[in-house]
Amino acid sequence: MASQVAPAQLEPQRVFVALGCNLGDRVKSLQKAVLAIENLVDTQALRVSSFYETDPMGPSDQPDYINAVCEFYTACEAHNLLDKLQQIEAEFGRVRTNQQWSARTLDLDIALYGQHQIKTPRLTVPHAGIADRSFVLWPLAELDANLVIPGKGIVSELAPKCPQYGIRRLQSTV
Ligand code: A4P
Ligand code: MG
Repeated sequence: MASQVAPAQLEPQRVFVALGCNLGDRVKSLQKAVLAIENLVDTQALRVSSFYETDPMGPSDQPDYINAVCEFYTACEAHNLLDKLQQIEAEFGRVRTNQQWSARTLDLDIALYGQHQIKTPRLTVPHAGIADRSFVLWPLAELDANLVIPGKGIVSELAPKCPQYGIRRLQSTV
């Protein structure tokens, strides 16, 4: 049964991280971010979706995004993983502003952490907006169309139903 808190055990979990970037050299940044995640201790069997160029959700006076999702196994506890991902965001020059959904050099969100449902002040998993974001669901579907998002449904059924921001798969990625 899905737990409501972060699991304490250190069994490797199948994790999906959503990556987004719309400032600087977007493709290069995402490529480097994938490498940074792969280089984290305890990250195993990393796979990455295609990269997608996507129209911005939120304020339209910002550049288009490059989005992707990567999958890996890790025994790192969910909040510790969030710490590590936020450290990578900071290394990529991420500046947090008061404006919601503003432009950013790198955004790393924990989309899924195994089949766990986590709700703490710092972390909501599955990511709260996952079912409304084509730029997360389409790359996820590429990695595993049959994936179940706890409390939401199956990726292949959710993807066509969510709001469709302009989304274009790129040829060259990693
Ligand atoms: N937090 C809670 N749950 C999580 C989680 N599952 N993963 C907390 C990561 N962080 C999580 O995050 C704010 C706080 O959320 C963190 O400190 C953490 O404790 P943030 O990354 O500063 O906020 P955000 O990214 O602006 O908000 P949010 O709700 O993650 O929004 P999104 O979905 O990332 O939207 N348009 C396109 N085309 N592509 C994009 O990638 N991204 C956004 C941001 C807007 N428009 C976009 C895109
Ligand atoms: Mg985010």
